[in-house]
Amino acid sequence: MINYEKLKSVCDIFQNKDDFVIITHDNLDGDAISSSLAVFCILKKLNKKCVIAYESKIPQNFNFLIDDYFLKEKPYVLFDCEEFDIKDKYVVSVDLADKKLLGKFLQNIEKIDLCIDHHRTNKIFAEISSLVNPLAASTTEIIYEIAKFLKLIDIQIAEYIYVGIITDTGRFAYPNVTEKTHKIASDLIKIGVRNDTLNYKIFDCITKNQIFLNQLVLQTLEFFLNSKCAMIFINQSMLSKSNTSKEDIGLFTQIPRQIKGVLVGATIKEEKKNVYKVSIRTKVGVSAEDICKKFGGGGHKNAAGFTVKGDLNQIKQNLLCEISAVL
Ligand SMILES: [Mn+2]
Repeated sequence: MINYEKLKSVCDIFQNKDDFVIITHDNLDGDAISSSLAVFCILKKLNKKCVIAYESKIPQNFNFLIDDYFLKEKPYVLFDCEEFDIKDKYVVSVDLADKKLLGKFLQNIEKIDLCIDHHRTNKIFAEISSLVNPLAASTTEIIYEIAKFLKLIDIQIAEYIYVGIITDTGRFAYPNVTEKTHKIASDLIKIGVRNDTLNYKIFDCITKNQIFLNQLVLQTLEFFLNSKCAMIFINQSMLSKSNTSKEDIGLFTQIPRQIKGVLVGATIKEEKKNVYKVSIRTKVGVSAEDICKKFGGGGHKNAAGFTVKGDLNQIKQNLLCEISAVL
């Protein structure tokens, strides 16, 4: 349950402050993008000055969320500390559990004023005004409460809320889904959200280049620990060969876990020489979060990640050691 007093205080902030900047974690996912866009729309409806600061491009399967009309509103800047001054603005973070998950510019940000999030591991909330509900399947579920309280939900905000839900729940398939999630979804459908169109655009519309990337990536598939762990690897040369970018990878991180008998799926992505981003996906009963915490990362029970520097083989060995400890 969301705390009514806290919900009201966040709504008061939206109504009484001005000149907002909305930030979220880097490696944008559906919940981060749609949470920030939904908050942007709410603030615009309250006639507030606001902008979203992203530090990387929106993955192409989410580009449709910024429609022609919306573009005129200039919802976001690609954050560059030299061109965009965040000082003096009211900073709202969404779907952000830890400052470390911000991109390289925003990591140095001095203050976050308000935090709206659903990660159990949230490290920001203690210091500032916050609305953190670990029982919410997505951050947009919390934003739904805000929009409803302010009586501002329209079809556009409803679509963003729905997108956050379907992406963070794997289309209502993960254990984070609650009765409440379905109730919110039901309300959104009543408002006019097209679940078929949104699901098609986000999940069932893969480009030829992405499929080519998938072919290259699947050749790296390896099994460990009696085939309870499957691992795939993506490097920069695969991205250039298939003419894709790191934003195209997200779709494939589910694959290792989907294999029958596999309890832990790992995707290792080369960011640059000797820097790797690791995504861990687990089946029920195994905590992805516990594995990633050992490497300074975080996330959810069944989906988490971390960044690590060093030699690839050594990283794999260390990772397998931690995975075997939780199996
Ligand atoms: Mn989320």
